[in-house]
Amino acid sequence: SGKRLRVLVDMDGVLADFEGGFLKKYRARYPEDPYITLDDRRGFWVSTQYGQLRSDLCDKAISIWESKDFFIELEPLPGGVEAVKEMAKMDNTDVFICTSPIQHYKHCPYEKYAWVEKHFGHDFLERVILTRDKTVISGDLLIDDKPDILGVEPKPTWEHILFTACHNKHLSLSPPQRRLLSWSDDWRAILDSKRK
Ligand code: DGP
Repeated sequence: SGKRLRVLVDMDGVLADFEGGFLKKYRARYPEDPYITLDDRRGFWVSTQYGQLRSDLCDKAISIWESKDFFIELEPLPGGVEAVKEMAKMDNTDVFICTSPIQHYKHCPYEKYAWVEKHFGHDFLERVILTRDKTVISGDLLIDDKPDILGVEPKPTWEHILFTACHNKHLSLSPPQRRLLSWSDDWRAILDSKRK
């Protein structure tokens, strides 16, 4: 029918390679310290797993993403920018990039806008939503690598599609939760399944 589909797409871990960018800069800054390979990552919070490895590594991990140029220098994940640009051109489809900035606000919010401008162009800045609570944002779909997306709204309007990442790939989902394995996976079919 004539109803428009609204798709919310997360940024870190879905469009931007947060995990790869983190590990590269962590190893460069702390070459003598132990690290966790992407294959061994478990759990959404990087600082939690580093803190379990050795207690002082929690703050060292945090120092990486709180640094200037961390977010702007993240590499795009394969196919993500192309997929979202294509989505935005589809009939009856509204796309938003929905991302939670870290609380250390000196660089992150600015660099998130700059990253979108760099990879999508100036006009796409109209499509950026910065929020710490994604449950209050309405949409039909939220494509996000975080397994548990909680907030003040107990019944969000969106269906969460779990985007596969190094930290969530071993999780078994409780049905009917769905995954998008990568941007090579059939994201068009997921969108079509929501068009009534
Ligand atoms: P989002 O992907 O939109 O849910 O945003 C979550 C942000 O938190 C993203 O920038 C990744 C970042 N992040 C990952 N691990 C940690 C952590 O251990 N502590 C904090 N403060 N942020 C983290």
